[in-house]
Formats: sequence, C-alpha cells, structure tokens
Amino acid sequence: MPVTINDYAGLQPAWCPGCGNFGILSALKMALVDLGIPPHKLLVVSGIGQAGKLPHYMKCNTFNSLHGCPLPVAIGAKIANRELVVIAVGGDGDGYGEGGNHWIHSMRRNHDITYMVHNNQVYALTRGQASPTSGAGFFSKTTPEGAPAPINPLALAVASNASFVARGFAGEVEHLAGLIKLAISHKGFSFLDILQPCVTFNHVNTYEWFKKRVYKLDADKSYDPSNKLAAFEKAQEWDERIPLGIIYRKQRPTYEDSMIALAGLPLVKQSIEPARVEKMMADFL
Ligand SMILES: Cc1ncc(C[n+]2csc(CCOP(=O)(O)OP(=O)(O)O)c2C)c(N)n1
Ligand SMILES: [Mg+2]
Repeated sequence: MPVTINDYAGLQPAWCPGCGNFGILSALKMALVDLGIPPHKLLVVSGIGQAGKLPHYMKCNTFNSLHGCPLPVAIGAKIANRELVVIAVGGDGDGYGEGGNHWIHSMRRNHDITYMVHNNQVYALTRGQASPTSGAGFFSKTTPEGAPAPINPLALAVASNASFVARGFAGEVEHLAGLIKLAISHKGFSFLDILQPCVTFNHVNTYEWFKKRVYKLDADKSYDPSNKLAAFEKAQEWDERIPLGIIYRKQRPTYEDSMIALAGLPLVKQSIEPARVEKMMADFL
C-alpha cells in the first residue's frame, strides 16, 4: 500500500496561528510520502521547545528528549538500528545554544542521520528571549541593550565538515520538502537550517522580511556546492540576499561505516549471548 499523508496524522498542533512550524511539518510529511517511507520505519527525535513539539503532531516512532539533546538520542538509535530512517529536530536555542557541542561533533563524525533546525532566531517556548541566531541588537528580556552578534550556522556546519549543509524556508513549503527529501536520501550527516518566522516573539524576521531577501540557489547553475571555499562565501550572505538550497555537499564515510560491530546485522537483530555478557560483567568485579 502506498504511504499517504494520513498515515502520518498526529495530534492537533498547539502552535500559534501563522507559526512557521506548520510549513515545516507539512514539508516533512510531504517528503516522507514522496520517498514512500512508512511511519514504522521512521524515528523522529526532538529536544525541548516549540520546535521540539513536532513529533507530537506525527504518527510514527518518536522520542521527545531533553533540551539540547535530540542528537545523542538520535545517534544512539541509528547505531542500534540502522534500518530506521532517523530524523532529529529542534529549535535554534536547543541546537545552537544548549546542544551546540552535540551538533558540532555529530557533523564532524558524519553520523547517518538528518538534523532539522527550526531557526526562528528566538526562544519561543520560554516566551521570547534572544537565541544564538537572534540578529545583533535584537531586543528581548534577556538582552535589554540588544543581542550580541549571532553565530552563522551554515558557516559553522561547513567548518565542522558536515557532509550535507542546506537552508530552507518555512514560507516555501514545496522547496523545503524537496530539500528534506535530499537530506534524508543523503548518506551521512544532513544538516538543514530552516528559517521559521515566529509570529509572536520575533517581529524583526517576519515572512515579509524573508520574502524580500530569499532566493533559490538551484537556479544558479554556476554554484558548485562541493567547493568548500565557495560554500563559506555563500554562507556569509544574509542582510541583503539570503540563499536557500544546498550550500555544501560532499560524500565521505559515515561513523557507522567505521564500526566493526555494525558490519553484519543491525545491533537490534544480533543475538545476545548471555555467557559473553556474564564474562564481561565478571571483568568489572
Ligand atoms: C536543561 C534545560 N535548560 C533550559 C530549559 C528551558 N527551555 C526550554 S525550551 C528553551 C528554548 C527554546 O528555544 P528554541 O530551542 O529556539 O525552540 P523554540 O521554542 O523557539 O522552537 C529553553 C531555554 C529546559 N527545558 N531545560
Ligand atoms: Mg527558537
């Protein structure tokens, strides 16, 4: 039976009307249906935040982890069962702030998972504090004198050797669905920064603000996403023009490829020999 969007129907979202998260949720479901991935073959792991609620609104295997921690959980699951498609999701605070360390090292190790960051440039769940991507001067309760300069997630991902680095926009759902399909199909760590207007707590980076600036890289045939220096340069564009699409892509061996224990059956399908476990336990005594 072909996979349909209804197979993924979850609870009714509790996000604000107009939230960019709706576009991201639709794009993800569209991508999964197009790729024909049934819900029982998918695991979506999230952190904490408005973005972290996304798995509640899907019917599939889900895990709502701690703030900043979707990646270690997603990686553990992929190592245990590489037959699962594993997607980690979270906000900019979750991924670039509290979970920043996990993010950098997951990219470096090239785990075979997809990571989608809903980048609304604010802490939305906790009601509007500045995040690592809030624009310089962004006024909030924690930055009464304006936020300091933001990090550049795309440049950081290229520097950390992520093998797939892309940017989507919640206001361009079909384009985003296409990027998610490419990210899931890529073998290795796929990092997707998704521009997501927050209609309640970010009155600077609105749909209108983005619509004036975003353009699609796919139309530029001269851009070569395998060129690392060109990718760094592209990642600097922001204030006037904001590129959407694949910024950097280079295939390299995954972390899982290098694990001898994973060469045969997935771990969950390997038999456990109690005698070996007893011997290992005895060594600790
Ligand atoms: C260990 C820990 N630190 C802090 C918090 C409080 N907290 C919950 S969500 C959040 C930030 C949410 O911002 P973001 O990750 O950008 O997600 P958004 O709500 O914007 O989608 C914070 C600081 C927490 N729950 N746990
Ligand atoms: Mg946020």
